Amino acid sequence: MANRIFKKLFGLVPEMISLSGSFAPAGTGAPTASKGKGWSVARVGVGHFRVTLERKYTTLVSALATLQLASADDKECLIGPYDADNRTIDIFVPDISAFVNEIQDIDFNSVPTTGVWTISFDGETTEELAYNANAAVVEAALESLSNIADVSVTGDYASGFTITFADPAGPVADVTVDDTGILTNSTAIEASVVETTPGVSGADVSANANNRVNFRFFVTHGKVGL
Ligand SMILES: [Ca+2]
Ligand SMILES: [Ca+2]
Repeated sequence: MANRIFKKLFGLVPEMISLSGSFAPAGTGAPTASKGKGWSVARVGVGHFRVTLERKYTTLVSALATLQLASADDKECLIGPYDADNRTIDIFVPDISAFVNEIQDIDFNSVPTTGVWTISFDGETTEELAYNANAAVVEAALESLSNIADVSVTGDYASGFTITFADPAGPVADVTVDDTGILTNSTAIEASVVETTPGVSGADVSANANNRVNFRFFVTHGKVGL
């Protein structure tokens, strides 16, 4: 009898438990885990890891995970919600290397005086652009394509246009120009496209074998002694 009351009383006061550990996120297989008991870790995707707790805890009170970098400052990781049924907590490792936005130039070999032209990007083509369309019109035409959310366009039809891709970011297909409809007086114009700055994808920080993710979870267990 006394034992049952004891258990009931303790059941009302959740026990706080700290779980900590670290793992190396490098490679593509299961991460190398260490310094921890009561959990295991698996890779879900690039930069996405799932810690499974051996015991079933009631709530995740707080959690902290830090990416400890071999050659830069530590970065805080994002932590997903606690899935109590599956005893899992997701950790998202930040990607610290920046994207480089691609820049492409469009130039005409002579200044157009009449006609219309179009720009195609990755299978889509803009509406017809006047021979003397300004940068804002070219930018709006590109952004009306379903595969371009945000570019910035500078320059003009006389000196050429510069397109900087923001979204999509990183490496993108080079645009093509249909120049058959524009003329300088009655002479054909040749448009050229030059990728002046190649886009670069952010690298996966988990590629570095010396990086580690350190985490600490505070969980409660509401049924002490049962
Ligand atoms: Ca824009
Ligand atoms: Ca390109």
